[in-house]
Amino acid sequence: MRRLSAWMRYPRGDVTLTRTKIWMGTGNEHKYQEAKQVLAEYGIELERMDIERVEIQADEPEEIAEYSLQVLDSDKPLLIEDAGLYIDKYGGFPGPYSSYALERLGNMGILKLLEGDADREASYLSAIAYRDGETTATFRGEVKGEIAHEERGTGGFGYDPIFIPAEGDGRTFGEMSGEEKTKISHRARAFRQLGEWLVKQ
Ligand code: ITT
Repeated sequence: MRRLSAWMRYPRGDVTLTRTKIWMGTGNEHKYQEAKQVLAEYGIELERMDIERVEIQADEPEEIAEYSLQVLDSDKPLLIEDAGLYIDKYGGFPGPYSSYALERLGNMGILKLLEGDADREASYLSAIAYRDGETTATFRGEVKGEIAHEERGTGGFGYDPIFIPAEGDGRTFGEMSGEEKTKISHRARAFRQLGEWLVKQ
């Protein structure tokens, strides 16, 4: 597994990418919609491949995304994104276990973990693994912030009602419009890197 991750980390080959349409393998429509909006800024159309992805346990989101992509049999120019919420005080938990923690604890459970705690720093990470023929590359985006004291807002999805980005005005992502979240989000940052890279190919 390590060996494959290592060769997939670097772009290789001399395939010319003149892509205006690429695919994202995800079971999460919210992630797809956010990513689609960002890539549209670069004139790139994103299609969704509705899959249940195979995830390994690893510390780095790139490694998780790379593996999910590697086991996906497709000739299309394709990407997988792995994202998560990393709480500083808990050594980055839930991080790679973000889906599981959301399912089992929910936002209320995360709030309970931090009850009465002043140390609420956290960040969201997004890692993209992209493959087009023999060419592969990874990209990462991050947004720092803190965990709110209560759930606020009905926008976004997942952990958004409890995450307050540091670059914002004190509102949670759940209280922001999609457009506002996309200005500073981890996902938007990772997808802008991909967009810029694709445009340069
Ligand atoms: P796929 O694996 O099918 O792409 P997923 O929902 O499992 O979809 P991730 O593993 O990337 O996606 O995300 C892990 C968890 O973190 C999951 O429960 C998401 O709802 C949550 N999450 C990811 N990005 C988020 C965001 O921008 N805002 C709020 N929660 C997010």
